[in-house]
Amino acid sequence: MLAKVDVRDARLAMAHLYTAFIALALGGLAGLLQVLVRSGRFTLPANIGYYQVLTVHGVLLGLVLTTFFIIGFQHAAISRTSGTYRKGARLTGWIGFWVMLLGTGMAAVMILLNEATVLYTFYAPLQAHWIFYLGLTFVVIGSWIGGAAMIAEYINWRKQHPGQTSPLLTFMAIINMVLWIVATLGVAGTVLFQLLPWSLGLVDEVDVLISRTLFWYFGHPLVYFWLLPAYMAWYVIIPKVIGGKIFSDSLARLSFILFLLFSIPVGFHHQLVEPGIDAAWKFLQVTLTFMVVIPSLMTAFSLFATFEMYGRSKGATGLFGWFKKLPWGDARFCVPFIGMVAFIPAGAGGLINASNQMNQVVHNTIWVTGHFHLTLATSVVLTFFGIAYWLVPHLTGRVLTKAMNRLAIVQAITWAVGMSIMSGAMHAVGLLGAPRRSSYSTYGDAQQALDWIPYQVAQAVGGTILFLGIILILYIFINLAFFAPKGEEEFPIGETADEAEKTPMVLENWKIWLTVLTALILVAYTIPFAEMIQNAPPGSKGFKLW
Ligand code: HAS
Repeated sequence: MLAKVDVRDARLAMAHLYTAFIALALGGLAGLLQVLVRSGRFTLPANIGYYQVLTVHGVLLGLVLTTFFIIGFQHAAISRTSGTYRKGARLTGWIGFWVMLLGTGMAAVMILLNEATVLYTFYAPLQAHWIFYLGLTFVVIGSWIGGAAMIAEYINWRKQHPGQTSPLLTFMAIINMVLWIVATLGVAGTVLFQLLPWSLGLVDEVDVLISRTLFWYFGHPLVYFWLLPAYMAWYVIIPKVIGGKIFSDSLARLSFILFLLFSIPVGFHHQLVEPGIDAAWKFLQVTLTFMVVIPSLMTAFSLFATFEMYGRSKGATGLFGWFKKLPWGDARFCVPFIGMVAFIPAGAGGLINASNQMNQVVHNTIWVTGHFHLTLATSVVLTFFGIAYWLVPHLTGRVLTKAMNRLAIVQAITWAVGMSIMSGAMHAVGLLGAPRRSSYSTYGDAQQALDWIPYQVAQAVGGTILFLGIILILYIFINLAFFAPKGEEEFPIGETADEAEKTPMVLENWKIWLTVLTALILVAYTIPFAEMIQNAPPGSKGFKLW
C-alpha cells in the first residue's frame, strides 16, 4: 500500500490544479496570438489590442497558473508528508481557493473588457478599473488564507513531534509560503493605498516611483515563489524517482532559508536605470542579489552529488559515467531534468541582468523576456509538468500509462525545441536593442526595425511550436485527470543519504530567521524609501497618501 494523500485533501489540491491548467490553455493561446502579431504578419481581429492580449498572457501564465499550481501542489505535499489535514485546515484551504477564484474572475473580466490593459506588472502610470485591483486583492488574500491552512498544519505537526525536525517537503512549502506572505505585503501596499484610491477617483495622482518600488519589493521574491516548488521537486522528489537518495537534508534546508532571507531585499535590481534611488542603495541590493545566487549554486551542487552517488551505486565510473545510468525513459525524471539543464543558461542570464553595467544594455529589451521564458517558462514550468505527471494520477486515483509517459517526453522535447528558438531569438535581438513589450506596428520603417524581422519570425516559429507543446500537455493532463486507467500512482518522497549529517535544529528556528529577514529588509529599504517620500515631486497628491 502506497502512502497516499487523503481523498478529501486530494480534491482540494485538484481544484487548484484544474484552475491552473485552464489558465495555461487560455494564456497559451494569448501567447500564440502575440508572437504572431510581433512577427508583423498578422493583425488581431475585432479591434483586440496587442497590449490586451499581452496582459491576458502575462496575468494568466505568470500569476494565475503559477499561484494556483503552487498552492495546490503545496497542499498535497503537506498532507502527504505531515499527515491528512484536520477539518478546520481543509475548510480554510477551500475558503482560500474560492476567494482566489473570485478575485481571478474579477480581474479576468476587466481584462477581457479592455478595462485593465496594464500588463502583468500593473504598476502606475498605467491605470486599470478598480474592479481589477480589487480582484487582485482577493487573489492575494485568498492565497494568505490557503497559506494559513498550511502553516496551521505545520504548527500542529511540530506540537505533536517536539524536538524533531519537520518533514523536509513540508518545511520547504512553509518557507515558500512565508516568503510569499512577506513579499505580497509590498504589492498589497501599492494596491490598497495607491492604485485602488486612484482608480476610484479618490486621488488624482500617485507617486510612480513608490508604486514601482513596492511592486518590485514583491516582484523579485515572486520569481522565487515560482522557483522554490521546482526546487522542492529537484531536492526531494527526483532522488526517489531515480532510485537514489537526497544528498543532504541540512543543505536543502539551508538553501531554502537563504532564499527566504535574500530574495526580498533585492527589488532595486529591476530599477537600476530608474532615477530617484541613490546609487549606493542600488549597489547594496545588487550585492544582495549576488547573495541569492548562492542557494542556486548549492542546489546545482546537491543535484550533481545526488546523480553521481546514484550512478556510482549502479557501477558508473569516471567523471561523467553516472550520466548514462539515469532513467531517461521516465518522464517524471526526464522532463524536470530538461528544466534543470535550461536553468544553467537561464541563471547565467540572470547574473548578466543583475550586473549594473550590463543591465544598461539589456534593460527593457526583449532579452529580459528571453530570460524569463527560460527561467519561468522552461525550468519552472517543465518541472511543474513533470510534477503533474505523477501528482495528478496520484490525486485522481489513476496511473501514468506507458503511452502517456512517452507523450510526456515528446511534449518536453517539443517545448525545449520551441523555447530554444523563441527565447534564443529574444536574447539575440535584445542585444541588438529590440525593445520588449512593443508590437511591430510601433517600430515604424526604421532600418533597425527591419534588421529585427528575421528574429521576430524566429520567435513566431518557436512560439507556434510551443503552442503545440501546450496542446500536448493539456491532452496529457485531461487524460490523467479523467481517462487514465484506475490504479495507484506513487507520490515519490526521497530519503536522505545514510552518510549525511543529522540536521541541526537551528535550521528550524524561526525566531532567528524571521529576525534576520526583518533586519535585512529594513536595512535595504528604510532609508531609500524615506528618501523617495521626502523627495516626492512637489504638489504630488499621490505623495499625500503616504
Ligand atoms: Fe530573473 C528579470 C536577475 C532568476 C524571472 N527575472 C526577470 C523577470 C522575470 C524573471 C519574470 O538582476 C522580468 C520581470 C519584468 O517583467 O520586468 N534572475 C536574476 C538572477 C537570478 C534570476 C540573478 N529570474 C530568475 C528566476 C525567475 C526569474 C528563477 C523565474 C522563475 N532577473 C534578474 C534581473 C532582472 C530579472 C536583474 C531585471 C532585468 C531588467 O533590467 O529588467 C538568479 O536567481 C539565477 C541563479 C541561477 C543559477 C543557475 C543554477 C543552476 C541550477 C541547475 C543545475 C542543473 C543540473 C543539471 C544539476 C546560478 C540549479 C545538469 C545537467 C547537465 C547535463 C549539465
